[in-house]
Amino acid sequence: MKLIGSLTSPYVRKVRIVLAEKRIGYDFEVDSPWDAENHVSHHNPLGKIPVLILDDGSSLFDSRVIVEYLDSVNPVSRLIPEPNRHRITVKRWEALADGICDAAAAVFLERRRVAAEQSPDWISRQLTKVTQGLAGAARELGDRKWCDGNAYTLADVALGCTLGYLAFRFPEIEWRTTSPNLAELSDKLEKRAPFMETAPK
Ligand SMILES: N[C@@H](CCC(=O)N[C@@H](CS)C(=O)NCC(=O)O)C(=O)O
Repeated sequence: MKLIGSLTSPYVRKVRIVLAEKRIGYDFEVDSPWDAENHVSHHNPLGKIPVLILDDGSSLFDSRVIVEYLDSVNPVSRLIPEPNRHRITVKRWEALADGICDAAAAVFLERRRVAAEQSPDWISRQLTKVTQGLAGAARELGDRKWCDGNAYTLADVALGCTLGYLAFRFPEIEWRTTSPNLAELSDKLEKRAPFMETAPK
C-alpha cells in the first residue's frame, strides 16, 4: 500500500504513527495539495491529504477512515479498543484532537493570505476553538496516564499529533504552561520511536 501526504500535516502524521505502531509496511509518496504540480485530487476528489492507496488501486481517505482500516487489518497493537464504550471514547478523543487541528490549520491558512484579505474575526473564532479544545482535553485527561485510562490508544496518537502540530506552527500558544498534564503526555509520546520518526519539519 502507498500513503500520499506531506511531512508537516498532523493528519498524515497520525496515519504514519499508526502504520509504525502496527508494523505495517508501506511506500510513502510525499505530495501536498498546496504544491502547484500535485496529484492529490487524482486519488481524493476532495484534494486533501492523507490518502492511502490500497494494493487493488482503490483509495481511502480521510485520516479517521484510514486509521480505522489500518487498525482492523492486523491484531498487532490494537489502537481502537473493541468494547463499544471505550471505542466511542477513543473516537471522541480523536474528533476533539482533529477538531483542534482543523481550527489551527484554518488560522495558519488565513494568516498566509495578504493582510488586507485576512479576517481578524475569523482568526479569533478559530483560535477560541483551539484554546477551548485544549482546555477540554486537559480537563478530560486529568491525572490519567493515557487519554483512555491505562492503555495507549489512537486517542493518544491523535492528541500527540495535535500538540506536536501546535508546537511546530504556533509556538506562541502556551499550552505547556497552562496545561502541564498535556505537556507531560506530549513529552512521553514524543519519545516513542514512531513519533520521533515523524516529527514535523
Ligand atoms: N479531516 C481530514 C483533514 C485533512 C486535511 O485537511 N488535510 C490538509 C493538510 S493538513 C489538506 O489536505 N488541505 C488541503 C485543502 O484543504 O485543500 C483528515 O482527517 O484527513
